[in-house]
Amino acid sequence: MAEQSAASARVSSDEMYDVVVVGAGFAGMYLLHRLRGLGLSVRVYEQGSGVGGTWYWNRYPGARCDVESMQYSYSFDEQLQQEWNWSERYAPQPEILKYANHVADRFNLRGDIQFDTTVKAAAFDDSNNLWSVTLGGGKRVDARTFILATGCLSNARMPDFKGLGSFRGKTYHTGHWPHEEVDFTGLRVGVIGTGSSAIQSIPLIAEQASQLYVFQRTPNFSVPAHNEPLSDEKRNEWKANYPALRHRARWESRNGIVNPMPQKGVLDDTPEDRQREFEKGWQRGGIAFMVTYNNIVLDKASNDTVSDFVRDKIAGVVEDPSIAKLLQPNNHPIGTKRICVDTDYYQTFNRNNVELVDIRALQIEEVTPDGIKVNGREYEVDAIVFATGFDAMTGSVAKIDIRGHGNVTLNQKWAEGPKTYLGLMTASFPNMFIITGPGSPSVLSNMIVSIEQHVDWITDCLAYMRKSGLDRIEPLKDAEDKWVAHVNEVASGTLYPQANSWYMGANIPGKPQIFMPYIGGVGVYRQICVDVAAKGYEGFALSSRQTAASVAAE
Ligand code: FAD
Ligand code: N01
Repeated sequence: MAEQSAASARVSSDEMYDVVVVGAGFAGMYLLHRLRGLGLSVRVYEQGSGVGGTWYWNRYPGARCDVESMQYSYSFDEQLQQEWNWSERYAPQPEILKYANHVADRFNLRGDIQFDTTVKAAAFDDSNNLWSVTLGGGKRVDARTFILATGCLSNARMPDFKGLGSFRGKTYHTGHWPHEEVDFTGLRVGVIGTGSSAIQSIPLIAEQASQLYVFQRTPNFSVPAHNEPLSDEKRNEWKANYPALRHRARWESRNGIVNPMPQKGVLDDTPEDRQREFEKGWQRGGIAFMVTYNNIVLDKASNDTVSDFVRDKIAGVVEDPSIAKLLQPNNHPIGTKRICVDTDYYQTFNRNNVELVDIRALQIEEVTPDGIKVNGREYEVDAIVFATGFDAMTGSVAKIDIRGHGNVTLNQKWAEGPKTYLGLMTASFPNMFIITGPGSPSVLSNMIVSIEQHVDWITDCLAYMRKSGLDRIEPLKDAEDKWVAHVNEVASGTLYPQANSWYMGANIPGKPQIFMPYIGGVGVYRQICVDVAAKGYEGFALSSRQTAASVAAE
């Protein structure tokens, strides 16, 4: 039905759409579905050859979600959530990609998605109130509304090591993994990085490789996943209670995940009770460990006790005390970098074929034709896996030449860090929305919860504008400034800014260091967005083209 109305609403030229969306991950797919429901003509451009975004690109061994699958899934369609059966507590990447494809088929999305197409530029034309969007190859299309569903972790970052081009073996990036199977059997492999992607892939690569070198600059805290097959009983229990559980995730949780909500701070308990609670959290596993108490990322003394607990766990698993010491994080409070979730990560360092190479003090000097050189020693390898992360939150947006009022580029506007109102829009770029943009809970949350919230808010906003005869929306500078100040203020009340994390942009040389996501909690944030809309889109300037033209003429 929705597809028919979209088709009939499409203007005769293929070059003109009501909405152009960039990206066909979970955000772009759901946007397409909702916007079609409004009867709008929508074109989604995706540089990959298929849907799924993150789950299309990150195919490395061991890739899986760390928000439990019963929660890391769309909630917008009751039938969809009842009919889909996740097989494990944390579904592996192939299953999540299958789910994305299932959604694309079920809602007939592919017809309005153009794959293998990169959006290169977009410029707002004030005179006709349109975005002119330039695609790879030079073709241009026009759109009334331009929406960036480009993803927060979609711009894989490859360090610029001296000699990289001379390497004779194969190189891989976890965030850009080949589609065909990669077999490391019998090979000598180097993995650079020890973030979430490395921590998931290292145990599996170690099982295949004849020798694995792990090049670690900064150790990370990791909690066991305790992944397991999902029982029918557990699955059915979730399905039976979905309405209430989804409601809790959206409104009552801080991070869009239904978890225990402890009322106590760490130091409210005696050391013995605390130890028992930590142990319970550890046995529960996954990121829920971080909500054993309510102040772990707020109070340094409390955080220290949790960090010590995990450091002790590492020491308890890793047989060689000198390796254990290297693996124990000590330069950031636990949780201030995204907590990692693993299966047998620390155990892997007890294997004879695995060597940890500490590159904190002695950086990688160069990549040679035969391997990786650190402090004069060459580690000979047949393959290098770059698990070196992403230019997060702003990286994919920055790659597009986006121009708003006065031909000012978004990169110019964001030169000192991203500025948005609610993480949804940025002043001087009318009719351009961002899904899970900086200044919204985004990467600090179950992303599907945040994606659905943004898509629903934008859809409602566009419906309201249509109904009211309005065709231009942009944030007021004052509202944006206040929101940016609020985002910073909330972050500064936590321990997060103490870590050199990608949340801060610290992993990219030269990137301004600003805490990018909004840490006020998804429920609080959702209420703010609801209130803004209820007050006639407070903080936004809404107008019709005629009004805008007359204002411009004054
Ligand atoms: P993406 O999935 O990143 O999709 C964006 C799409 O935009 C991409 O396909 C990209 O190719 C396309 N694109 C970008 N720029 C352009 C352009 N210029 N032209 C055309 N196309 C473009 N989040 C969680 O909440 N829970 C998890 O367990 C979890 N696990 C993760 C595991 C990994 C390995 C990674 C990397 C991330 C994980 N995330 C997780 C975060 C994850 O990115 C989000 O959950 C979610 O998938 C993001 O969806 P999206 O549609 O916003 O962005
Ligand atoms: O990337 P990262 P990631 N020389 O940036 C190192 C999500 N995710 O792909 O910390 C040497 O965390 C870098 O070292 P340092 C999740 O949100 C989720 O692993 O900068 N080393 C670090 O160790 C996650 O947070 C899952 O000192 C270099 C590593 O590379 C986000 O994606 C799984 C280097 C990069 O770690 C990103 O995770 C995977 C250099 N020049 C991803 N440059 C789940 O489990 C970088 N490094 C759901």
